[in-house]
Amino acid sequence: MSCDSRRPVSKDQFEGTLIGLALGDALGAPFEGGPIERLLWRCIGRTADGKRRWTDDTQMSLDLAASLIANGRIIEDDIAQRFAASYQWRRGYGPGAAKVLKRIRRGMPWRQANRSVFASGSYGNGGAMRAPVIGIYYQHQAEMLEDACQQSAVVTHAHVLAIDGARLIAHATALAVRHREPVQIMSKVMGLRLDRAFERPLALAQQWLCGGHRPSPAEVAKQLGNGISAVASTPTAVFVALRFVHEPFTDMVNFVCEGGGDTDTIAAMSGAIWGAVNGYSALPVASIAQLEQAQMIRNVAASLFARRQAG
Ligand code: RVK
Ligand code: MG
Ligand code: MG
Repeated sequence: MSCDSRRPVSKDQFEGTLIGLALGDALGAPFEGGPIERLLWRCIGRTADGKRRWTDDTQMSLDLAASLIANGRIIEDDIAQRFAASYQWRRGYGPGAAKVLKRIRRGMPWRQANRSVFASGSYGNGGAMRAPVIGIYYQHQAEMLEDACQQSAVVTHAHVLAIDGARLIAHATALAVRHREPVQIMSKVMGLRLDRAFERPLALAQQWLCGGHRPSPAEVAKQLGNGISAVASTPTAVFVALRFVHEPFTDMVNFVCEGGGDTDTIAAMSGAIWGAVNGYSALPVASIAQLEQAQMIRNVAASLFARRQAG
């Protein structure tokens, strides 16, 4: 087992994280949800020049990255404004998140809006799907990473399970930057203090990884989950990323799509972790050529890297 906690993070890994996320999102989106959602995506899932559109997962990650580039740290008010300004129904936001963002846009303070749909806040995976940005940016600063996860999620996702899902994905991304071995990353993930709801799926994922078990997509969906909640999707994304981390990116995304459910988001989160380990240069060139605004996303990743290097 190789361990190199001093592996310096590279621009290639920043680009790999963001493009991996966007690719997973865009490739997973046509398989998300039931027949109605899939039919809708067949109508709106391509740009005018035939590129594969990405969804809210990528949009919110880009907004978060832009805020970090501008401010160097998380400022909740700024993130809230950026999320609200970027909202467009055709990006396929979660129903609760869409209401929250429209209310913020109309002037409601985010501290009120984030509990205005669900009193306890949303436990959806919307906070986790953008957490790879936090993970790559704060990959050497565990305490700041913790604070940043909380701050970046709570603006739209105040529920403890949503915040813990964001912590899981951010930490997994940060660990993926420094370590290449799945079992090693998994054992560090197990040391995170997460809500008890994450214990069973993470323990099973670790058991599968350590035992070399290769579950089918259906078994993963059944045992770990493939839903829209943070608990039913973030352990799945971590497992899938680590299961495929030394295999082709496209095989991983196909596996997620076969498992069904919240395919864009699970593929986005696992795509980001895969990209953090392997970098942009390992991603499939043909798929990137088909991705909406790939160069813009790469530029954002490069600016985020430069901001990180500047301190
Ligand atoms: C469509 C009861 C709750 C809840 C609570 C349920 C996009 C609701 C992306 C809610 C991602 C849904 C996904 C999702 C991101 C959440 N009590 N039910 N406290 N909290 N729910 O709306 O940003 O795909 O049914 O906040 O987390 O690709 O509508 O959205 O897959 O979970 O949406 O939560 O979703 P939301 P989100
Ligand atoms: Mg989405
Ligand atoms: Mg989704």
